[in-house]
Amino acid sequence: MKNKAAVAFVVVVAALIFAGLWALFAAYPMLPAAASKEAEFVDGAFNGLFWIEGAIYALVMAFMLYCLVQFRASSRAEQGAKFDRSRSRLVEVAWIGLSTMLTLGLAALGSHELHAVIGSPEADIDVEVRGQQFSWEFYYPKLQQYGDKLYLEVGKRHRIILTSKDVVHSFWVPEFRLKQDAVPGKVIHLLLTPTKVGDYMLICSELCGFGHTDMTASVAVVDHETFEKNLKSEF
Ligand SMILES: [Cu+2]
Repeated sequence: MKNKAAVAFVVVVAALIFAGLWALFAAYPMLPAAASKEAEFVDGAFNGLFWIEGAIYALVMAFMLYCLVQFRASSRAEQGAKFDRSRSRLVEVAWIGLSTMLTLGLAALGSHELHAVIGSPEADIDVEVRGQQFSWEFYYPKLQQYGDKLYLEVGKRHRIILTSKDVVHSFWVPEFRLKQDAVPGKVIHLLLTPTKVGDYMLICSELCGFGHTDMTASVAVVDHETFEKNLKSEF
């Protein structure tokens, strides 16, 4: 195969593999529905990274297929003969150079996205969330109320004030995409803006003991009236 034909083969096969991946992940999405403002940034970064990797994967696979066909040995005596002298370092230099640029570019994009997610420390509602083996406790300092579940008001920015009574736990609601460890002796803030009314589940995502898998709690994202009503009539 001449060079042009080789390039055409690799490009066409890579495009087919990429289209196959696209169809597969469009039919079977990996992520649950996004339900927070922060999720848009996380999903943007996740999808961007995933498709860059998908394109690299498709190119590498296509090139490997080309090599399997083009450089196959017809007899044992011929094995390895075609690899004896590599004439060009261009591919190696390009591979290292592009990988370095890609890695640095992704690191820059990641820090930009992280900054966008964290943003300013301002919040509308404070919620103290305390983890302990094997349950969660919710307290609203402004209302001086405990909640039997984690009530959040849709569209409002919440400061989740995370603490732990005993061991390391981790606050995770998959639909919000954010995950934060609760560490004994530390007060950690997590800023969160839910965007969809609904019921979700808070999951502890740090192996914290024998009852770890039961360490879940209900999360209700509600409108303003329901938020006030629920917390006032709770006790
Ligand atoms: Cu746990």
